[in-house]
Amino acid sequence: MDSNDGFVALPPSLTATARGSVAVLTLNRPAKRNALDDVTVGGIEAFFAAVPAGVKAVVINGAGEHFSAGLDLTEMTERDLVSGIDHSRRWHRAFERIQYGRVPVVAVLHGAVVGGGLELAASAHVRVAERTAFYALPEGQRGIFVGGGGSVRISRLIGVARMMDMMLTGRTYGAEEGVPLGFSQYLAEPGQGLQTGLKLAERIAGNAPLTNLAVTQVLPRIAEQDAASGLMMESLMAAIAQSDEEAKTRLRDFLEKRAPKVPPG
Ligand code: 1HE
Repeated sequence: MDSNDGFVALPPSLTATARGSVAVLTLNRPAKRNALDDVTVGGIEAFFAAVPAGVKAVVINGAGEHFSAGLDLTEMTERDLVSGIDHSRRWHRAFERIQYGRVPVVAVLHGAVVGGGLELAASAHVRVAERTAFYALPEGQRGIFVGGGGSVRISRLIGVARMMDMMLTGRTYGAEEGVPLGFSQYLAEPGQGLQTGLKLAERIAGNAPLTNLAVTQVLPRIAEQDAASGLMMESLMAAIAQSDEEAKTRLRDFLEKRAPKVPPG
């Protein structure tokens, strides 16, 4: 295990690099198509549990020709019921660290984004897909079920019916059709995804930290509540955000014509 740039020690299947206020976490097991074994999932959890203070956003990507082939199928041996549940709960813990961690996360996708790889991508806040990316949920063919939070997160991204179809029929989607369907928000040319992801992450890193926290942690919880509770929580969050010193400075900057206007689309 190596540690660098103030990051926690990571297994050889993960590499972290600092780019100013943005960290890039790379799945680095290309010979196995970045299949996610227990050690890698543990490393993802450790990384997101201890993002260094200077890091304001994270980009996650994959080395080689594919983002991730999902669960490492060689580890699917003779698990009993209890250890099967425990295994899934470990994935949940790791991906919760991504979704509800301190900083926003941009996933840069290419090649296979399948099974647990798609579950990992779905736990990020923004997704960029290179044109080579394709999405699949081959759990059906393998005789298993999603276990990394996919039934919650992927179904919310693309809808329950579409997810059912993918799992029942093995249907795959490509990067371009994936944009209007919600798999990714951005499309990039092959090899350009990281550059796009970094640009987005740098923009995100420039936001007020409290706003980023509200967007990544409070917004999805509001969306899951009944309307009356959601509206109340929104009011509370709005008041908290407004009272932050950074908000006051940013509002003053705009009113005194020091801040940029919103550019047209
Ligand atoms: C693997 C895995 C893996 C590749 N676990 N070893 N995921 C899947 O069902 C996807 C299975 N993988 C594939 O369909 C293909 O590998 C890919 C489309 C992703 C890539 O194809 P390709 O031609 O580039 O690579 P390859 O020749 O198939 O694989 C290269 C090596 O990676 C090979 O090992 P080698 O020792 O023969 O060189 C493969 O065995 C190995 N490899 N994918 C282990 N997944 C929390 S629950 C989540 C549930 C799921 O994720 S289910 C979906 C599992």
